[in-house]
Amino acid sequence: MVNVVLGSQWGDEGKGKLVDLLVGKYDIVARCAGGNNAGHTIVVDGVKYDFHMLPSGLVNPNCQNLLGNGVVIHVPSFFKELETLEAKGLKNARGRLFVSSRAHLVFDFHQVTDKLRELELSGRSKDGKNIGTTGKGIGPTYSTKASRSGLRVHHLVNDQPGAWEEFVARYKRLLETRRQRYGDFEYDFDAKLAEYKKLREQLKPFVVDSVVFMHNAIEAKKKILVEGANALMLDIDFGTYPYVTSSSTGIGGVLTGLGIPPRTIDEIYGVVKAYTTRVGEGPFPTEQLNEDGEKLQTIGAEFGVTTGRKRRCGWLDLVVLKYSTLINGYTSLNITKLDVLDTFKEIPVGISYSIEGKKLDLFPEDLNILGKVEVEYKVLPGWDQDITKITKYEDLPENARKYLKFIEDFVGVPVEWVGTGPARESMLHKE
Ligand code: 2SA
Ligand code: GDP
Ligand code: MG
Repeated sequence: MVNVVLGSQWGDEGKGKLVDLLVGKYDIVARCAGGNNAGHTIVVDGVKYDFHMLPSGLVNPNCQNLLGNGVVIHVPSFFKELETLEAKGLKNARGRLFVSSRAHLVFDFHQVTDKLRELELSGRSKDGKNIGTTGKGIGPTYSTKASRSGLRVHHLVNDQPGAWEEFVARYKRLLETRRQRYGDFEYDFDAKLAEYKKLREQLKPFVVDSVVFMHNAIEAKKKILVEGANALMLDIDFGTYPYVTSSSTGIGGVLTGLGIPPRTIDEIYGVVKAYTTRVGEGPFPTEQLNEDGEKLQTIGAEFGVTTGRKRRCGWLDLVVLKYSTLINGYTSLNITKLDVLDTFKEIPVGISYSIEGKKLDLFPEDLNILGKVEVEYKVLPGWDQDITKITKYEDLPENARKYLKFIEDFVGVPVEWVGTGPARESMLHKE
């Protein structure tokens, strides 16, 4: 059994919390895409754990965790994150964390060139705008992967005679091509190599052939949960290109990022924030650049987990959610942060886009069109009540249940879990 948790909007919907809640039922949690650009906060017994690259299944001491071939790995950050989690009390993490030998390596120069590219774009692009990346080297690493010049985990840990020398030569060549492209940036290659010589020994015990790992697990009927990173509207193909991340963040990335057949997948949990947020640049039709947006940002504590950036906020956009459902085929919607809407008297929800009075059929691919759309809102009544102490779905105020029903009917997918606060227990199951 393989179930999947995916972000349905622009990220930070609370995927980490849903994974944490479900994880007790699973033997394995796997990540299939992205790198340490992702960020989840999970609160367990009052302790706040920040995850960036590592799977959230680590919070369950019985769960094995895999970083699949579709993930990109900055090895120093991998160990730093692991050590930070261990210092917070995470138990026996090392015996149950595995890394695909086919995953691509993020080097420090990828991070340097990520920032250089952002600078270049902010000065040169038509509208003078950069992407607003996390600066973690994600785009540059997927670029070198696609241009077939990247290095993978097996290149680093290979013990065969001559393998280290080959690694060094490839690393050097790649760095040179980046210098040709971006000019001569500062980079102490010898110091980095010395660091990687140590890291290689440390990484070896974690490395597996993830195809074998996943297929053995499927054969043995293990319960597997795939933890999506980022979200559909940041997908390299289906998101608001070019204001996207560089991986396949939707259901397609689950298959290519883990090497599993489509028929092994059962449930696809779509995680939906009860309103919408976005970090970085790019179009956001229901954004509220006003008091409402500020109020959502403050009450929702909307700050990036990785970069600390303020998240942009706006109303729920059902045009986005419908589009995202078409692509990912969610079997349930899991609405988080409903409590953030508690004090709003009225709650608008985006239901269609139009240009000069003409309705669009679907979320447009062209940002010039997207930039001109007018959003039609349905204004739903608020519930004006604190819902954070409620423990049963049926006890939610009637208007809160109507809000959820409106989403469910509009999208045509049932709501399963509803988030009413940051803690693990603040998630209500709809029977
Ligand atoms: P990148 O760094 O190349 O992946 O950036 C490209 C775009 O993707 C967005 N992006 C994100 N959006 C929301 N959350 C993300 N993770 C962190 C978090 C973000 C943070 O969980 O809070 O801490 O700032 C994430 N990662 C990438 C990014 O903003 C660009 O728009
Ligand atoms: P992810 O990237 O999708 O895993 O989400 P993040 O962890 O980046 O962002 C979600 C934030 O909302 C985290 O700080 C969570 O602790 C918090 N959160 C999740 N669910 C709820 C909820 O139902 N109510 C409230 N108030 N906070 C929530
Ligand atoms: Mg996040």
